Amino acid sequence: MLDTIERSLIDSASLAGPDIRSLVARRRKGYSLEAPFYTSPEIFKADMDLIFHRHWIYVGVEPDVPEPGDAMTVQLGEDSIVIVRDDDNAVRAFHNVCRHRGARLIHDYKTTVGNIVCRYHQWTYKLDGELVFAEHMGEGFNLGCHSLKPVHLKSLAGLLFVCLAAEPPADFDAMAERMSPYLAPHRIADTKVAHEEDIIEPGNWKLTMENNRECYHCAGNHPELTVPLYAYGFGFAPQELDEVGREEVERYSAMVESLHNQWEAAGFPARPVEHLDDMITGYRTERLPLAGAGESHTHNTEVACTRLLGDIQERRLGGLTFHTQPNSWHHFMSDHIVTFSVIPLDAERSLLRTKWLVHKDARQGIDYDVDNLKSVWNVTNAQDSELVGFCQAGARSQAYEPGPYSVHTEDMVDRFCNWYIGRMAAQLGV
Ligand code: 3BY
Ligand code: FES
Ligand code: FE
Repeated sequence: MLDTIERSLIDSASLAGPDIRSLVARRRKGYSLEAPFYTSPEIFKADMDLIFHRHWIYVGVEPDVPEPGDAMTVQLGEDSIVIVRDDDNAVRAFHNVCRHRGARLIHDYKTTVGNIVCRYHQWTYKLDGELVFAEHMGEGFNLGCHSLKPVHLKSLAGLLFVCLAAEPPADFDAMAERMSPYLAPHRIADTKVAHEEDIIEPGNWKLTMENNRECYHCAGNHPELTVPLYAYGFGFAPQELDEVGREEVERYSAMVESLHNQWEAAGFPARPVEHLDDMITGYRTERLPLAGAGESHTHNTEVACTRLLGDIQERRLGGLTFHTQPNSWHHFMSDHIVTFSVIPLDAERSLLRTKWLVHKDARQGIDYDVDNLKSVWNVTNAQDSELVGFCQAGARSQAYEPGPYSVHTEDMVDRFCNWYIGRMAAQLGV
């Protein structure tokens, strides 16, 4: 039996929350994280402060706000951000907080405005954030000192990233320079959001990310996604292959090599670039062939949209995957783009926001059918969400302990955790 003093010591230790520094310092590489990283409200708060408020966070695409006056709001922890296209066609981001008494300005996810007008006392801001109207404020009042507070925003070939830090990580530009040629041919600026869907996954955001970074689980869980994807693109254990398997891998590798040459010669960069855990703004890309007809992430592996993106003529461009730390992944095909953003909600729930983009002139019902377009990833997301919930439930159990990642198929999961632990350590001075 514990005496009262011991009991109260234990209680005060658990009230103080986990010792984040020690947990960060003792993380064992090659293993999943210790349970508090997935369950603790204190670590969730640290994740919001040190990761989501200090790094470049992927939040949407330029076609979310196609015309001047179009606005979209994004919630990152306690901070609401409004992204708006101004009258000069520039996309800007502001804190969604009135400079009078702080009222939330825009309440809808997406809307269109002439100016940004606060409903409380009608302070009115232009789309560039400048305060242009505030009545009854007296003679000495200076409109110019009360513009909306800007939020750092960058567009990477049409993918929008925001950063709430006073000084955002400078290496975004290096990523943008390397990545732009890969993304440019798909011309995001000339697409429209044909469909978007939010799901709330029953797990910590890191479980959602870890799950995305491997396809070890695909064969057993994604009957629809495994139709267009080649299993060998996501790792395998060479010593577990028989002769037939070895021949298949050789054929697959030769095909990838020859397609990489062909695609690059045609102006579609394809070879892998990998900076998942050696940059503050970590990322990875590669264009890989698709199975079957080889055209797209659809049930029949053919294009979902017959109006191809940009000036693309070739349907068989495979799938270009782009991953960013901490919160996004994207698949670019010849006919459409699927883009995913993960936003933590609390320690055990995460918002997964998925958007399907097609050429802006493509006609629903003629060039594409939304049900067909969204089908593979919609069912795949539902399957992944369930798997994330399985791990969240496990992390809550007293029996949970960090388990080993496969060295053949879970390397990118380990690199995600390396990146996360590295960034936490840097900022906690561990
Ligand atoms: O979306 C991804 O990047 C990976 C590829 C296949 C499985 N996984 C969801
Ligand atoms: Fe916005 Fe008063 S709080 S006008
Ligand atoms: Fe999956």
